[in-house]
Formats: sequence, structure tokens, C-alpha cells
Amino acid sequence: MEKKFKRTLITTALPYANGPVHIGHLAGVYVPADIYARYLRLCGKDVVLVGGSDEHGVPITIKARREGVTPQDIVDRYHKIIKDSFEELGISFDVYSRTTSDTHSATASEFFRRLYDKGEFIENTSMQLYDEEAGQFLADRYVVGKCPHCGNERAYGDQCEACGTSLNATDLIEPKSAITGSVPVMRETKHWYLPLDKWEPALREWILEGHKEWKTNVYGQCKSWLDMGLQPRAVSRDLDWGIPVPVEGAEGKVLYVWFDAPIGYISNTKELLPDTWANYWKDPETRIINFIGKDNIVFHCIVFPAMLMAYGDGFQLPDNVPANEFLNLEGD
Ligand code: B3M
Ligand code: ZN
Repeated sequence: MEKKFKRTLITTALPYANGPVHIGHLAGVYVPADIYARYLRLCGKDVVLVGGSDEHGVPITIKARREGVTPQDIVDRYHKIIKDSFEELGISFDVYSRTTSDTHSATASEFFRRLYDKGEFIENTSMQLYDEEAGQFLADRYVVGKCPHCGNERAYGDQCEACGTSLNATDLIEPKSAITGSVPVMRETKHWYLPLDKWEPALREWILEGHKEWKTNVYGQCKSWLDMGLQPRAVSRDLDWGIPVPVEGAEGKVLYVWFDAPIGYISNTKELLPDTWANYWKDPETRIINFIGKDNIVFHCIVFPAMLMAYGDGFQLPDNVPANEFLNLEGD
């Protein structure tokens, strides 16, 4: 029997503030979420539609460097452009905020700190690529090289876009710095990892047993991730743009963008409802729905739920994660 809920929290993927939103984003995420929110409101239901810009991460810093401006200039520019587009289009957000807000840094910092204090992280020192010319570590998209799986010469340090494999920067063959083009060296650095393997049994139970009704693309991707076996995942980066890791001895390190971005859903709900936000996150009678694009499935169905379970304190997992595939336009 279908479960009855008292209220609904609808979240929409937070677009990166490094370019305008395009029609694929609108068709796949924001228009469906808006239709659903409007429908529930018309039925007289208690619903909030939450959105905001994702303003951290490496691509924003690369764009800033290319244009000779600061990352803050980039996100200020694109947050406004994106927010205006949503307004002009009539997407009926109850809140559209940004991950550079004070509420968000406080919320994300506290979230990390609680996991740290509970002993939910593994600290690990590893060898990472370092650009001696630029004087910095090369995280994710700061490295380009050959994909070890399909041979694509222009794979990034976090993902090969030709074959879709998720990569570590050190997996790339003949890596080059995306900043200076020089060949990086290996240098030691410390990071915090979330042991996803610890949450694997709970995730299997929740998704594979509990949510067989999810869209086949979402369910299938989760099953294949779970069947491959989950690994600890680094949740910090050596970077000067982001939320500082709130731990002594972590100078020059920030939260990984995919750690702080989904917490943005919580911060944005807090900004909208400072006194009652927890009703939308911690009450089992709230139905949480995350509208996202297909590339974000693993973060919403595996990583963020593991973070929420590690945090505890009554946080609820989403009831559904409708993820869209490509929009087909003129056969492309
Ligand atoms: N900004 C990725 C994207 O725009 C990322 C989504 C965050 S949702 C918490 O595709
Ligand atoms: Zn590849």
C-alpha cells in the first residue's frame, strides 16, 4: 500500500554557477519539479520547492583563472543569470539560494565536524599530483590525460566523459596540468574519507529491497554500483576555493564540492524556514523527492544518503530520486 505523507520536500539539483542553465536542465529537472510542486499546492498539500546555485568546485576556479577574475566574480555573475532565468521562466521556487551563503557554510562545516567528532571519517595520507609551476595540488578537473579504460586522450582527473568512468586523477595515463600544461609530480597530502563500504548493507536494503519502484535507470545504476562494491571516498580537496575543512591542521584544504553541495538542500530549507526546517528533513512523515540529472545519481542515491546516515539525528532519506536521461533535440 502506498505510504501516506504529511508534507513534501522537493529539491532540484543545484546548477553550477559557472554558466547559464540550458534547455536540457530545464526539461530534465526544473520544469518537472515545478509541475509536481504546483500540482501538490493545487491539491492543498504542504510542499516546499527548494533550489539554489552550486558555487564551489574546480570548474569555477578554472574559469576564473582563464578570465583573470576571482571565483567570487564568476559565481556572482552566473548566480544572477541563472536565478533570473528561473524567475522569467516561472519556476515557482520557494527559495533559491547559493552555497556561498553564510547559512550554508555554517551548516556544511557543522555537518563535517559532527562526522569527524563521531569518528565517521578515515584519515588517509596519499600521493597526489602536484603542479610545481603553479605551486598547487591538482584536484579533479585540474588534470587531463589518457583514460585507462577507453584511451580517450582528454579525460579529466575525476571522470572520462567519453566512456563515463569515474576516475581518480592518479589513474590517468600521461597526466598534464590543466593550469600550466606541465607534467605534474607526486607529492604527499592528507585527506578525510567517508567509508561508503560501511554503509553498503544499509544502502542495499534501503534501495534494492525498499525502492524497487524507482525509475529503472536510477535503480539499475544503484544496483551496479552496489554490486561492484563501495570504496571509501575522499571528502576534502587541496584548493583555495570552498568551505575550509573545520579541523586543526587542515590549512589549505576545503570540503569537496560534492560533500557540501547536497547539504545545500538543507541550508536552503533553513534559510526559507529558520524555525521549522527540521520538519521537512527529520520527520518520517515528510516525503523527500530529489529531481536530478542522470550524472548525479551516485551522489544522491549513495554518497549523500551515506552522509545522512552517518550524521544520524533523525535525518530522513529521499523517498524517490527521479533522474532524467539526455534530452534529445534534433536527433542529438
Ligand atoms: N552542481 C552538478 C550538476 O550541475 C552539481 C549538482 C549538485 S546537486 C547537489 O550537474
Ligand atoms: Zn574513458
